[in-house]
Amino acid sequence: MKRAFVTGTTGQDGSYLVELLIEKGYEVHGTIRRASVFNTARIDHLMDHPQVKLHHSDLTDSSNLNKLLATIKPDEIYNLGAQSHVAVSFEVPEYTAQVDATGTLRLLDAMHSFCPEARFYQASTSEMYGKVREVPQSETTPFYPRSPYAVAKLYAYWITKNFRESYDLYACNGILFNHESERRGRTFVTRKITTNLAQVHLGLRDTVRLGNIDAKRDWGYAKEYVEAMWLMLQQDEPDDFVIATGEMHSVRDFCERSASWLGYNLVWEGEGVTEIGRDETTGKVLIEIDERYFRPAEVEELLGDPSKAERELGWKAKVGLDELVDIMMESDMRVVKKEAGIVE
Ligand code: NAP
Ligand code: G4F
Repeated sequence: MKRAFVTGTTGQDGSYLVELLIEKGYEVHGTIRRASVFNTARIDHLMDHPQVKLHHSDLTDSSNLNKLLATIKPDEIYNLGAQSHVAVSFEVPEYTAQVDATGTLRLLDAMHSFCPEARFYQASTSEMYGKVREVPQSETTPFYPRSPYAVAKLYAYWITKNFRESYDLYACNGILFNHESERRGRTFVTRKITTNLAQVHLGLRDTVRLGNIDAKRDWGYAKEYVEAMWLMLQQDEPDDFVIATGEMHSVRDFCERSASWLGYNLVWEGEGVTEIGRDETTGKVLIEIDERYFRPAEVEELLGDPSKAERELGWKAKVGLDELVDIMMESDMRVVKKEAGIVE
């Protein structure tokens, strides 16, 4: 049985990847962090699975990573663990670098020392394109990071490439554009919109308060994106790939589609921080702008060119934005009702 080692199993992508690897017959060694409250909600259904073994670990602890890789000797390593919130990275830049940048170095170093035949996947990000130099962005587009998170991830990207070239390791960067799901963290914009709008609709919250609603992203469905991670490690040669839908939409557009799912017709009034989004029929204010959610430096637009992945991996996104909104709104209406004890 092949062995996989996955950091960040408690996160959105980690939970989908563990499910995929179980399906493919792997023994999956996942890392979790000790927390003062339970943080395993996304993988609780997998905890007792015979193919799953969980280990306490942290990307800031190299002795722990060395021991784990020396004993497990995995065939594949997926480095998904990260302080992954862009806005938070401005508040904890040094910690973000410790986890996202040098954490990746620690893991690569452990692999080089204890299991150099393993294959390594690095969760690189479209945030590295930042202030974009061309549209759409491909594997050859120059980088221009705009946050401590993106700068840390750029180090991780290059150290992965450097270990591949220096030590002949099988190490790949998946440059993934934004991908969302019903398991997305609630502080990322899509999930914030779908949970908060569900709460507004049910009378549990007044409005949804957002920052820059004119930012544009290439949003895909996370469950499909973990398949691309696995495919990258099944090729003859290691390489880097952009994973994206090839379509770009604004946060404003995501709000409109989510509101429409609930039967509202969102119309906009005012501008800047005084802009509001109102339901045309009832006049109810659904969206307000809140300066707290603006970032010191913004990534205005990201649009991926996934043609290399389609050509070489045979991977193509199937879920479009409308279907993604359906999946997330449907799930969040259920989740929010359950949390509020609303029985139908
Ligand atoms: P996520 O939901 O925030 O999950 C991050 C995971 O990393 C969690 O399991 C978290 O553990 C773990 N983690 C945090 N700090 C750690 C540390 N010091 N040591 C070990 N693990 C740590 O993120 P995601 O959306 O699944 O993203 C997965 C990866 O892909 C991340 O590296 C992210 O930066 C990258 N990425 C994401 C996207 C996207 O759109 N989702 C796009 C491109 C790249 P806790 O649960 O204990 O906090
Ligand atoms: O959902 P977001 O926080 O995602 P962001 O910053 O694009 O980062 C995510 O995707 C990256 C891939 O490109 C990953 F690497 C990263 O780990 C993470 O998963 O914000 C999206 C956009 C931004 O422009 C932000 O300014 O939405 C804008 N936005 C507007 N109002 C908001 C809000 N973002 C958040 N989180 N909260 C708001 O209230």
